[in-house]
Amino acid sequence: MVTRHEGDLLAHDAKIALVVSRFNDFITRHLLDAAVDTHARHGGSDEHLTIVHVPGSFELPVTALRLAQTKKFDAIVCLGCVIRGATQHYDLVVDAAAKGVAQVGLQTGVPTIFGVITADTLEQAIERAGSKQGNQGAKAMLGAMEMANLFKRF
Ligand code: INI
Repeated sequence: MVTRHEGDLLAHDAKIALVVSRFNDFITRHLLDAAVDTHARHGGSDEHLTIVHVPGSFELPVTALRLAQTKKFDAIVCLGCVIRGATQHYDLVVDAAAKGVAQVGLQTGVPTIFGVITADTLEQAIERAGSKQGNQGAKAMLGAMEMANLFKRF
């Protein structure tokens, strides 16, 4: 018989931290709103959420690491938006954020979700923050709930 583990998409009582970048705030605030809304619509209560604001996506990993080290959270969601057209050092910021967030998960064992929009244009970013392509914040929260629930099973 096969042993199968799967996390459901209910909020349950998982403690989830959200780290959100202020850079491109006009986009990231929609990611944050959607993440909080998704949590509530999946049965979560606000007291299980902690929201931390950071200057930019570059600061997401170190902040997620600090939160993970407290051992108070079942999952961490990192939200940001990097737009190629708007920055010379797009690749540096994206690389640091993506590798850093992955490293936090691997180092601490706390599921750490990469909810950062990486877009070539402002239009693309808008599409991923609540229009044509859905909302990256909502997707990230679903990932956090699934992983938190999965890790409770083994
Ligand atoms: N931070 C972002 O989150 N998105 C960006 O598009 C961006 N640009 O364009 O540079 C950005 N830069 C700031 C960076 O994340 C740091 O906050 C800053 O370099 C200080 O460490």
